[in-house]
Amino acid sequence: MDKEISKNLPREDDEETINLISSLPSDIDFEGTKLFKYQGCWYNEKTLQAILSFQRDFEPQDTDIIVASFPKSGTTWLKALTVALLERSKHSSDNHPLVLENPHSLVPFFELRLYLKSSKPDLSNISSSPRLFSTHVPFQTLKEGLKNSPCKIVYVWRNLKDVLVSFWYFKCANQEIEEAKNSLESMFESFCTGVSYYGPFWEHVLSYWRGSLEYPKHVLFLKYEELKTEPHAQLKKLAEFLGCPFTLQEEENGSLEEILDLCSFSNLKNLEINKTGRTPGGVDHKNFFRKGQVGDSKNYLTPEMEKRIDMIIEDKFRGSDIKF
Ligand code: PAP
Repeated sequence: MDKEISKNLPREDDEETINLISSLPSDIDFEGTKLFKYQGCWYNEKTLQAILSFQRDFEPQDTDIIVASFPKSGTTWLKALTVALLERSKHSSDNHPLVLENPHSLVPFFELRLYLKSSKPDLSNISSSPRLFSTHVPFQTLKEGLKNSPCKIVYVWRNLKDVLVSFWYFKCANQEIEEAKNSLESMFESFCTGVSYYGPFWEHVLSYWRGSLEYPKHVLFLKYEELKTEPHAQLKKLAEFLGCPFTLQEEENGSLEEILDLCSFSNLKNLEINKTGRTPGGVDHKNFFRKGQVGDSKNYLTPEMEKRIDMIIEDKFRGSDIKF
């Protein structure tokens, strides 16, 4: 996620967009930001303008690959794994794209980067085939922008409690004001009601879960915690889904281990580009790499908070085979 979302950028949007936004249900989030509900999820005005532009303007190519997620669910890691998979055996270790660039620069967000400043960005300089893009919008909104193109979508989801704490930390790190540090409780409340940036979380995850059942060749549904516990199996699944499975020889030569090592939390975190670089929106790359652990939320949420989240999850995910 990029801090550009909070910048007040001048942008010319047509009357249709302005009218549409003003006709949507709106609410105020825990920070006092006005959010609008569009196709089931909540966005601030700038993000929504960019989403509408993306849906209208984007011209997909059949080979495009989209990395999708709810914020703080493992996006950076999945971007890195996807790049490493597709670029395997093309680079030496010191000129690998992941050594030279942050994963978010290599796989740009539609609504937080490309369509943020312009309703018709020039994408002609994105030449690599396949082109890689990313998004935090839910499946129905992405699908509209992809206009029935047979693109591949890889979605990663993560335990809501860890997402909440990761999101809160990211906010604290990116906010000048001290108040962020006191905001965990109010952020928790907004996650629970669903009126949160890109929320409700459950609608988001369920949208891609349904998408993966309906279009199994086009939507892959991955879980952060499984990437952690069985990285080899998940990486092979990703490679097969993207149409570039590992050969037996690659498996024997340690190609999987090489990719997993390159994209490991500690390796990415310690690369110079990620220690010192910044996104164009002013986010320090280092803020995308905090702890990278499963269950760290235990150290921040009270038993009451955990219980409330457990109840929400039980309620919202009933009838799906999604297991937390
Ligand atoms: P984004 O939505 O802003 O792009 P995203 O990458 O989805 O963020 O999530 C960041 C989380 O992924 C952080 O989790 P934490 O706060 O619980 O630590 C970050 O540490 C974690 N992360 C980043 N890179 C990796 C990686 N290579 N392996 C495992 N976890 C990672």
